[in-house]
Amino acid sequence: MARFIPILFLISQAFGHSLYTQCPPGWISMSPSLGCLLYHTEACGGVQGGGCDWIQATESCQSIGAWLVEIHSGDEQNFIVTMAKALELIHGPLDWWIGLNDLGNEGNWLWQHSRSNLTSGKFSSWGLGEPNGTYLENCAAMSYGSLNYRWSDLGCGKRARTFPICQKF
Ligand SMILES: [Ca+2]
Ligand SMILES: [Ca+2]
Repeated sequence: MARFIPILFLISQAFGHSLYTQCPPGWISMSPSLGCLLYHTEACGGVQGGGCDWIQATESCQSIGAWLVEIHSGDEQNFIVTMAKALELIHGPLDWWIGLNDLGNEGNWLWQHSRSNLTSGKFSSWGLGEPNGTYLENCAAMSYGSLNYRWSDLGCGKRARTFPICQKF
């Protein structure tokens, strides 16, 4: 964590936000609308060889009084991507589970915590060509590399180097 603080500070300065001091140690906020976020790299065995399935990711957040992050604006997406890119410098590239799935009804994407549907007109940040997995891919993640942390639908099973972003207020 010690190496982490200066990076957080620089990012928060860049966006003109101060760090949200009400967050627990290790959690961050760069936007009041996002509350406190934890990029939970210690879940599911950690970054050294571990990784979560979507349900494990959800449960990892629930066990600390949080839920998988929901992203409702371009500003929120940008904040989260900036932090994910900063973490690449520390951990190498990782994918991140978010709180969005179409497990209940194919093609009907639902934010799990707020139970709000991703209907037309709502903010979304799908990568080019995503979602493309129909009934084989029912859970959403932010993917590094060519998707540049835009969203993709993926199979909900265990994935190496894929971790939750947890959120709470
Ligand atoms: Ca699907
Ligand atoms: Ca996909």
